[in-house]
Amino acid sequence: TQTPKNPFEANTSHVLRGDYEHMRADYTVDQPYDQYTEADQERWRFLYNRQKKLLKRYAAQEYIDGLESLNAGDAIPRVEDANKILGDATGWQLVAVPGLIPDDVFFDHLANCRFPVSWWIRGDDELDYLVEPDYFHDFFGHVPLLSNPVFAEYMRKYGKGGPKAIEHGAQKMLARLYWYIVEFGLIKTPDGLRAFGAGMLSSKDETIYSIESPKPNRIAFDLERVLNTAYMVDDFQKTYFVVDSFESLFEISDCDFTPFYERGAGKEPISPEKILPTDTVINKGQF
Ligand code: HBI
Ligand code: FE
Repeated sequence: TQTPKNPFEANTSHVLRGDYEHMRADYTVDQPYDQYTEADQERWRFLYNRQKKLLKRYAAQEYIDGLESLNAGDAIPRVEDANKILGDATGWQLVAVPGLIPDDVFFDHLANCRFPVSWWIRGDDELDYLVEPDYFHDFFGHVPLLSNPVFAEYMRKYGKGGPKAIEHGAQKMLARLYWYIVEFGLIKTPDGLRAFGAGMLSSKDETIYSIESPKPNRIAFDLERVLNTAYMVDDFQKTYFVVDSFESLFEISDCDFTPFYERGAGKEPISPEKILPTDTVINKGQF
């Protein structure tokens, strides 16, 4: 089969897997439910049950509540079914896409309470790690918290901030905030740290590592610090940032990012394993 042409300079080095030939102008497609094989369904149940076992011990309660409400364990969820539940909870909707989409398109969907989900399921050789988000990462990782009004509103604000970041040539800075919070965020609870990031909750090993391992740094969330901190794409994070609550995350991020973009312009980012004297350190990693 011919490799799908990469419709945009994706911030990824690999060729995109999806079929970008037959999609709407906003990159959305109809979820081709009949294309899922029995093996895909089986793999969904395997991945779901494997992660489910870890949630009680490692996941934030708000995430667990959201996942429960989606009844997504027995079969690959239909987008329209999830949209009924999500619509009632926060007004958000899922839209199926072929895979990664351009930043500006992605931001616009978020700003309009639409979360783009890749529709295809990873293969047997990618059960523990895959380069590009698949439906399991997007749905199991991201969708549960979109049923939490405070977090959903944070995601809408993130999308609304997209154009200004692009205007300032700072989409890399905004991508870091997404990465360290939406993909790999930890939250403080009376019972200790819990994971809420999609990147860790959809990954067996990183869910455990992000909470149990003494290796990575864990630092209190600071907006400007995160906007300026580089991240690892193809390995466990060297630093996790910890928020006090979803409310505090929303309040801290509900400001004009322009001064941060201007101060950060052209500066080298902080390397992922570094600790700064100004950091509120929860634990120093072992590097
Ligand atoms: N596209 N489908 C999809 N899913 C993402 O999570 C995604 C994307 N495009 C860009 C992107 N994420 C990040 O660069 C955001 O920070 C914009
Ligand atoms: Fe993601």
